[in-house]
Amino acid sequence: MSKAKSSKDKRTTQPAVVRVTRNSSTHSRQADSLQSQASGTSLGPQAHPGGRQSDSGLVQDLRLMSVSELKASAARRRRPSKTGSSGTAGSLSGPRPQASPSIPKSGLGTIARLIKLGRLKNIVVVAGAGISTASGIPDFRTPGTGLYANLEKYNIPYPEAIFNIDYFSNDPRPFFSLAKELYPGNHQPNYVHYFIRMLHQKGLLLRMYTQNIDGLERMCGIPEDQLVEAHGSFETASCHLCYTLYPAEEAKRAIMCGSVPTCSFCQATVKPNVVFFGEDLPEKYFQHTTDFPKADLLMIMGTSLKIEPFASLVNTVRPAVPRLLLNRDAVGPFERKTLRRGDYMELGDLSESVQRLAQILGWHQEIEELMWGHENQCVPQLGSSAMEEQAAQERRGVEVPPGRQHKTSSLGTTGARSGSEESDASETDSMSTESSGPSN
Ligand code: CNA
Repeated sequence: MSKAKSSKDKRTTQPAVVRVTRNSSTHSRQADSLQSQASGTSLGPQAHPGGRQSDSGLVQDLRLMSVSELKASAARRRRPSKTGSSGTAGSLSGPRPQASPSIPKSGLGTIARLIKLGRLKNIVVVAGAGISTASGIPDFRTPGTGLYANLEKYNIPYPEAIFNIDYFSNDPRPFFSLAKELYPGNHQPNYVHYFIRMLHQKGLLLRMYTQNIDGLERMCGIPEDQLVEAHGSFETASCHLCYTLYPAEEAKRAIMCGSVPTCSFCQATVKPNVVFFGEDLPEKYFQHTTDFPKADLLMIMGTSLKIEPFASLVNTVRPAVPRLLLNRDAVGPFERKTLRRGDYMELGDLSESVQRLAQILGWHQEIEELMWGHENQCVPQLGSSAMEEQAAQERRGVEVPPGRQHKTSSLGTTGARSGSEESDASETDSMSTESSGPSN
């Protein structure tokens, strides 16, 4: 009891947090159907360390998430919106967006032209795990390679439990073994990260909203004030119960050695400040209420848009604002049969699409130089991704044995092209093979 009170007190001394929690929309939907089956009255974690969770425990976990999601969506509904969407924010005005025929529009050329004309100067980037797969970090959902597909060894009741705070409270080991892989330092930023950094360098980036926790955005030099790490990061750590801060480096050392860091105040487990399902999102996340209405282009990269409330952010730009989806598959509002006017998607490998866009813009070489400079300035990181290592070797003219080769873009992540080789907008529009239809 006194512990609970203390933790509350402690909590007020921590940086302000907001009452919007992270949710898996998939879970919420599952929970809706499971809720009616659940007969128990008490809510609470039912995780069984190292073992399978009982069905009723799972249902209760899902109910917890569902409640949080209901709160989040109620909060969203309180905000006036004329779009009729489930947007999280924005006093959006104007007519309902016009639906256009269901032709996936590849907009690389169009978007590049608008940027070159100086018409798009406040770009908001929304990103997810897909921007880091080229750095060697698996995403969640790509079949066979995603993190969720590799969770069997953790023996957890359902994949998302790895980010469930109640499950963590009972057994932090699965998350800690995942954390070992994701801790910054093990991987290097790739071309996509540097493209976003280039947006910043050109004065075009209003803000980047990332769901990633790998720290590669910071590492490639996107300044902190331009970055919203919506699902937290490993930069800081605190007690998962009383929120007392804990030195991040010490937490990392303990986790890397396979031990469990514990709070000096209440002895509960310390965790890096990665946002789990049901936990509050960082205060910075709420900059979206001013950023999104200001945006004149939204770029959505490498995300399945399945986690709320983040996913709904994409519905909060003004209706006439172009939205460009760069992803392997259509997600979120881009799954609809009819796309809204100004919606463009380039489906396929993200690094390749981004490189094509960079080439149309005439930025490719600059980005290559930026990567090159960064790589040579930095002391090589222990365990840097094999792909980056290969890139570095290729640059140095070292032949990489075929068995150790990693896929790079057909445009060549590493081969610096001269500006003159960079194609113009119209050429590249026709290079977009995965998206059919006019480039508009
Ligand atoms: P997700 O649900 O795994 O979706 C990733 C999306 O990216 C999918 O639609 C993929 O098809 C697409 N994708 C993956 N690789 C490529 C590629 N090379 N080219 C084009 N598209 C690609 O991940 P989300 O980010 O949407 O889900 C949010 C979760 C994932 C966040 O809470 C993160 O914390 C969590 N996560 C983060 C990391 C990381 O920090 N790198 C890794 C894995 C998961």
